[in-house]
Amino acid sequence: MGSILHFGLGNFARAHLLDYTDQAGGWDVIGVSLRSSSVRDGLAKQGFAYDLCVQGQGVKRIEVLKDVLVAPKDREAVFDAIANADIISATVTEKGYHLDADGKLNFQDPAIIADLAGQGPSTLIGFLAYGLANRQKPLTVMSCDNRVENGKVLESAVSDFASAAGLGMNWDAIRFPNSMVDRITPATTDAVRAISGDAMAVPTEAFSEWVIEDNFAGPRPDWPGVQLVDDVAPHEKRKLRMLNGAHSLLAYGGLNRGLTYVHEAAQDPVLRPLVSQLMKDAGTTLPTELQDQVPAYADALILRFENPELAHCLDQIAMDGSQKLPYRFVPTLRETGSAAVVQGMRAWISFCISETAAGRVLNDPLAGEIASSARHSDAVSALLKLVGAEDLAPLIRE
Ligand code: CS2
Repeated sequence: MGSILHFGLGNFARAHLLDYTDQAGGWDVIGVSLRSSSVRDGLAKQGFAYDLCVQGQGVKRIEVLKDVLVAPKDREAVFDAIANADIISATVTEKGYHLDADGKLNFQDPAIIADLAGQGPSTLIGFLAYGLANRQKPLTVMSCDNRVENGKVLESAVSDFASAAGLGMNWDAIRFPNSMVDRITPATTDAVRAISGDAMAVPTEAFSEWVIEDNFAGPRPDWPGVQLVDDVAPHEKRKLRMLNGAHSLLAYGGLNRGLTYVHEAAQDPVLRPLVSQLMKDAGTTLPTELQDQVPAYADALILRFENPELAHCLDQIAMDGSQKLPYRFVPTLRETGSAAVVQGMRAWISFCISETAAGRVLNDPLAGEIASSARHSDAVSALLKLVGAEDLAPLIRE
């Protein structure tokens, strides 16, 4: 029996990695919640099993999770689990990596400063660096977040932290495969809880995709349908620039137009053609061997976005824009100057300005910087700077 230690037990992990691992059999998962105990408290009452409500397919009970540790309280247990795991995986969202706009570990980030001060870590990076120091057994550390080269950036963040903290690492024994993950998984609503009768139920779509770099230090579950490849980059670009880029355009464009759900924005007469254009333009930036697949992939994405039963809220996608846009919008903008992506970036800027003017604080780790940039006399440049694209201001302003 192999063991996975998974950081970040949001709905996405419970609909993706845990579902795949449950189906594979022969492996257990122990979860770590980095902050709140609410997922642990809810799941502990039901032996850590929960209903996955797969749209169009029915409900399945996921029973692969054996325990959930809450990091601030169970630190020693987390370190023990790090020492014993065969695979450590993470879905801590984009901001959970504490990187700066260049993708490097942000040593100005208060959470990283606190972890380096050595009072017991609170971040994924701190836990990994301290926990892996001097571990000799082979280990695979697998990021499953929507970041470009997610494994590589995690490795360099842990390595930068370890150097700064003076920790020794047995790098030869550790692998950090890159991966591309996909399954649209909204937050749980009361309607979902009522239908399934499980307070911890997770709603998700039928579609799911997982492409992983074939770079494991030891055994792995026999995950059904997973593609193991030499290079994840083309898949990652396809998904981040087309799916997630379109999502962010729908989110900011839709919220600015007073809409609530992805399926409403996908049917909006102004946004729908823009989304199709964005996907077409993003498609041109993909490697030649993927070009043929772009139209069918784009059509399939529109169908997924139009799905009304998922009730996927636009504000869930709109959060943490400063962490998402650098690889959802900026590369396509730089490579193609896409007018549709220009509209997407303008929609984010308008959203930041109008929310700030209304006195609302954005749900974003850079909320403070966003608010002061939105009030700046050159708000466009100031906001673009936060997503590493200040030089694109003339294109956005035109
Ligand atoms: C979404 C993603 O919240 C967001 O920003 O774009 O979570 C999206 O639903 C997933 O990446 C789909 O795999």
